[in-house]
Amino acid sequence: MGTEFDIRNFLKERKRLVDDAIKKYFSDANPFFEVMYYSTEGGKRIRPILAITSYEANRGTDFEHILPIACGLELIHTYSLIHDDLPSMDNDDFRRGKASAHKRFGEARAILSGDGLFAYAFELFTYAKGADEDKIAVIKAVSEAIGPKGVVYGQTLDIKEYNRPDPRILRSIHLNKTAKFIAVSIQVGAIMARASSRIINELYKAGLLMGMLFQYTDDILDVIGEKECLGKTPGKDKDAGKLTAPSVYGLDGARFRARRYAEMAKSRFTSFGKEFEIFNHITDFILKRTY
Ligand code: GRG
Repeated sequence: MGTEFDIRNFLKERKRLVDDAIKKYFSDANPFFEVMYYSTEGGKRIRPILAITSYEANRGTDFEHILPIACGLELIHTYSLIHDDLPSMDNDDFRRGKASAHKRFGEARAILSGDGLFAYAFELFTYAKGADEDKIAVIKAVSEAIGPKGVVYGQTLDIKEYNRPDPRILRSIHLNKTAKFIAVSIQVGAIMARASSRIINELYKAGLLMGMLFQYTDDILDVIGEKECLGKTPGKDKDAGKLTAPSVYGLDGARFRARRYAEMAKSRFTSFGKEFEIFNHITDFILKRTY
């Protein structure tokens, strides 16, 4: 893989694969699918792409082992965005370039569509080809990463008000709200490709660094990003008095630390060998992203 590797094209092709699969999972005549599908459209698909890419880097050959799981991760992520946008949480009317779910369908149906996506995600996990023990390992890892020891905990910390910039709490918010979900997305690809437990664990650690970077760039974009490009409302964190990387370290400090997380992540991915070089390209994409 040379220096001219076209990461944007790679991500675009992978996104199409995920978009098509998700569409297929919503093709039934279930009347509620429209509400759920609405919110899934328009995302970057980073988590499913990471899962698929990790599966391939670990020499997995049959996408049917990973694609349903990758799509399930995207449904869980979409669910978290719907609930995050609710008036009782971040109260955002605009998401993925259009009205957020509660704005479009009302609060009750938005909440229910989140509930539906969450449950449907685990149904999709069972559609994957492969050994039941691997799928149970995936369900265990994902539940741990997103539940009260992961995303739910991070979100609980995130919605609290803080009267001083506390770097320790900030780290915990980033780690739990975002990094664990990114890390487990990489991890499930390795599980389904039947990688060794050492690789599965080490990839998770590398994924945490990429996940920290991801939330740093999210926080930075909230300050410097453009609404049209982001597809969501910038400036929300400052307005809500949130603990973010720029509010704790300043914009330059946040950028410096983002670069450091990117370097640390890449040095770990490099240690896995040539097949994992793609993760260095994805890391650089995240560092430089504008959306
Ligand atoms: C059980 C998963 C779960 C959630 C319940 C509501 C909630 C608790 C958590 C919200 C967590 C949250 C919104 C974290 C922010 C993570 C983040 C960086 C979102 C933006 O992700 P992108 O940039 O968005 O990948 P797109 O739209 O491209 O998919």
